[in-house]
Amino acid sequence: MGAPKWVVAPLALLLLLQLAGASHDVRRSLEAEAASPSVPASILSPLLRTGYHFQPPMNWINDPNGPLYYKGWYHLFYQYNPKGAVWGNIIWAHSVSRDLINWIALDPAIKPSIPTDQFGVWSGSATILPNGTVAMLYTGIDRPGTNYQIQNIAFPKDPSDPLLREWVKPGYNPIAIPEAGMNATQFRDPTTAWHAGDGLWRMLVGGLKPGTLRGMAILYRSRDFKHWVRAKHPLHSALTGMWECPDFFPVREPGHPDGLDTSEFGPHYKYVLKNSLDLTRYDYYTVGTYNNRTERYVPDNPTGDVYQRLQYDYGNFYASKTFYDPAKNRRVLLGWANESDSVAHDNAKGWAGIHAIPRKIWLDPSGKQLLQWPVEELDQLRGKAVSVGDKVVMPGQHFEVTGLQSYQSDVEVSFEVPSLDKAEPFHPAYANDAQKLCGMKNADVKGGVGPFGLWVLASDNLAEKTAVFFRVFKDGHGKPLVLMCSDPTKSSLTAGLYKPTFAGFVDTDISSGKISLRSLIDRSVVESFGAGGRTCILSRVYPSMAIGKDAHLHVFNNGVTDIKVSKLTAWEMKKPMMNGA
Ligand code: DQQ
Repeated sequence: MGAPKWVVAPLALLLLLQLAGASHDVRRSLEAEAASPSVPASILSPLLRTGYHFQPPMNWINDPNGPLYYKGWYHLFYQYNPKGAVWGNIIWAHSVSRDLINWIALDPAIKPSIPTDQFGVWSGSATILPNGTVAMLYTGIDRPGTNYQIQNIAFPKDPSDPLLREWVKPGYNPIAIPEAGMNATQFRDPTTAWHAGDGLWRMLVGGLKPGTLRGMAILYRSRDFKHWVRAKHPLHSALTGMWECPDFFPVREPGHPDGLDTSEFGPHYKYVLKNSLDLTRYDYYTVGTYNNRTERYVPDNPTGDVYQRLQYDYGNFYASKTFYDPAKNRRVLLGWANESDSVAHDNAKGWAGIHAIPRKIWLDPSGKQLLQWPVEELDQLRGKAVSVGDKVVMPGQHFEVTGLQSYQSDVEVSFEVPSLDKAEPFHPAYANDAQKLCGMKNADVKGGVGPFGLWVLASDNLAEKTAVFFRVFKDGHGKPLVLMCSDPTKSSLTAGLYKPTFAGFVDTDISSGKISLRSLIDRSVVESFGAGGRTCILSRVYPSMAIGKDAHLHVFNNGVTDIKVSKLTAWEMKKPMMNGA
């Protein structure tokens, strides 16, 4: 994919981005396009289209929009180009599901049709009103070529239709416009609205303070959901560049796996504020406190917006959105995984972009971060299984997991590390730069405790493989630190692909010697959950040989300490109903 229009940042911001060393999307486009004028045949293999990740039959897809549960159906709308495999002509495509895994495509739900959205219907969110009906807030573009952004509302034409097939836009649109002094081209993506027990609705719109790098969650209030007034100050802001697709929701007490409705207000609840950072193309969040009288959100970690940042996912995962699922009393996270190949490749394939597997999210027992886990409904796709237990992998050794087709599989491993004595010293300069550390210490760089983990989508001769692994360090006080990496640098022999190494630290107590890994392998995507969903990494990879039945699965250990696989189970995954494809 090319950098869509809204991605193109002024030069100053790009410079900042380079200094931060944090971009992946922008750099990917430039490198890949320069290096790949022709399209290798392997890229076009139908076996590289994902088997069980959310994808339309063809064309470009980006942000999930307005997810909700309504009268027995899950609804997923998404940014979609009906005319091609690059960003443009965006409409809200619409799919429904009984289980978040099998999807049926319906006709598009929201298209440009009124003066206030005639040049674009961009991202937005659903709110279920007290009378049970749905209000859909979304960004409209109302003039050509300028990306001037305003907020609109739409309602189901027939609320008794569980499939919510038709949508109407009331004549009182727009419901919010950029006022004088606001940045009209950086003002988008309204959240699900909430009320806080005082008769007032609130919603957030992502923004950027004019002439600055201050990203903002702009706060609006309304009594009737029709007239919205901007609060004097944003709910929260930070000097990190434009905040796209903000999301804001309460969470139950630490360790409690249930979710809360967005409007469930209690002074003891913690809140999560997420922003999708246009500069880096990652989704960052903080956990904090929300005061509905001062209308301020305060992160628990005072530097959590800028340093020590938590990401939902450290890989290809952006513009995500959560919703409360009353059917299972949980909060579910949906995110867009962009491509890792070039526009030429996307055009030749005829499609670009998928969504991550829906994840249940809840607050970790520490209260400091979220835990994420694929929704339980995914397990219905598990077929033939292979298990390995109590197997020691000695330094420099690896073994193949045989007896299943692993190119479309779900792999769960529990590792045991008998000793942390040989863990490498940790250099504090990398405390906020896991990605750089992993780039230097990739899967082939020998360590002390690790790197150990999985080689997935590996070719017969191991010339191609994607490594998902842990590496354990020790800080100056002897405290172990765990790094989780996804290293795709050898994932393909195809020239010119963008293959960034993704990484995050794992906040887990490894002094017990135990750590787990789950990887959802799906032909050209590897979506991994470290230590029970403490750190997650999704990578797009396009092997040239390790395709279909030619893809293998190995466990490897490239450290100097033995590693034990106490249990590994791998399941072949069946294909669900996927939008008719
Ligand atoms: N995608 C939408 C915008 C949003 C961006 C346009 C994030 O509303 O800010 O397709 O990927």
